[in-house]
Amino acid sequence: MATPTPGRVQRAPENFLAPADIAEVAAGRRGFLRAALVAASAGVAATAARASQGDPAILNLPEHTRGLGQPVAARAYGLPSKHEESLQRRESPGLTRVGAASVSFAPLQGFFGIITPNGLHFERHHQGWWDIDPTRHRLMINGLVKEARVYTMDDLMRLPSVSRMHFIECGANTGMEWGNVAVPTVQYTHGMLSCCEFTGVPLSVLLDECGFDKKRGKFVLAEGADGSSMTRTIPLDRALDDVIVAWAMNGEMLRPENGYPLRLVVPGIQGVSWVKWLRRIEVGDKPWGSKDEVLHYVDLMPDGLHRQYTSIQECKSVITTPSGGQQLLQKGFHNVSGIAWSGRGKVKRVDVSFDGGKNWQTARLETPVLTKCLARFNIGWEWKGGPAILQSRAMDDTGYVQPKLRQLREVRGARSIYHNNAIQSWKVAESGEVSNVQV
Ligand SMILES: Nc1nc2c(c(=O)[nH]1)N[C@H]1C(S)=C(S)[C@@H](COP(=O)(O)O)O[C@H]1N2
Ligand SMILES: [Mo]
Repeated sequence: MATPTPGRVQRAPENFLAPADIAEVAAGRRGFLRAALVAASAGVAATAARASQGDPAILNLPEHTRGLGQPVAARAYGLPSKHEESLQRRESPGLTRVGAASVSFAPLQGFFGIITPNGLHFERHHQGWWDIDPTRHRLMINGLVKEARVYTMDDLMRLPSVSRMHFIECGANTGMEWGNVAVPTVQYTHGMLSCCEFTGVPLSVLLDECGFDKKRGKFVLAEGADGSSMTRTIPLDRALDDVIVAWAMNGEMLRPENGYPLRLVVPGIQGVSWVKWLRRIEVGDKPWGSKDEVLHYVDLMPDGLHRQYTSIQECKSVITTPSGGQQLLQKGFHNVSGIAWSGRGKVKRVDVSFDGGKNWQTARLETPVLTKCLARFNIGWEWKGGPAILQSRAMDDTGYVQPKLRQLREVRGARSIYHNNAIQSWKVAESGEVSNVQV
């Protein structure tokens, strides 16, 4: 197995570790820490002990302080350190067919702040991905417009652009929890979620240019250039509000797997409406009721009816450190960190519980807190070494409070696949091992 990342929390839970591996890591790290700690038990003392006992990693000058480093041209396009190579998007054996054109999860446990690095953005493809030639890509706007138009990428990139930070979450994110399947890590429970700065032209600019029918136009249909026929209806008032026809993500052109060269950004709305490889927008007077609006992304309610067109991603949060599959290696201070978001606006507050929801403390929200964007929260915790259940509960600026799983099940039943925004519980055992539990 990979060498464990040093730190107070074992940071290598990206995949399912075999029990033998976990034992080995625990034994190895604990042994090391015992030696370093001498009689002291607090972490600060460990740092002092390392200095007074002559830690070889600080005393001996390593090769890199003496030799000549690598030349610039070694990496024309930068890559992460080789020491970080276990941090990867992963497919979920058991949830999907691995190796198929389907879904890969983002390793939320390894992210800091709110931005998802481009190479680790989650992926969801209904019919695989393509690397489309931008010089041959076109966007057509038709339907209830004065003049239907066909845009090249150059045409679009000449228009006034905006850059905004937003999260994207698949409507099926956290779906396994509906069925009491507590998947092992936060990568698999919440990893169909990412957050980036997107640059593009507001859809309203294009609709204006084409002279959309202000009287009869009520909806738009977005269509991609892949073979999935995965079209989505978007209400016109929303399309005119904050929707972006985007070509860039985090300062560079979109990655092929995220829709290069053009994708729709629909802030606050479930991922499926963020049509990739965007090739057409049609203005119409009623919803299209396409296959992905009648067969998929609907919620089967307890009374047997389906909820349809529930596309706003409600307020939600999750603790990413510590989280399932990780292990606390020492008693004492731990920084508990996580992310919160709301498809309706800004996150207003996040409370954290260490005892399964009996007592709550308000966490610190890092700035900036932006609308329809991830927010990072942090709170200090003194782990005394006993069992604990960690939870986070977010509230948005509409006053909406993230529900408990039990509360959500009371309304929605247990037959849903989509739109699970319940509070997530991580159990910390006396051994320090963290696992996914439903309480
Ligand atoms: N053309 C097209 N757009 C698409 C999809 C697709 O399969 N084809 N998948 C959708 C779904 S279900 C989601 S959750 C998001 C995922 O975006 P990402 O792959 O950039 O994470 O893209 C959406 N847009
Ligand atoms: Mo999705």
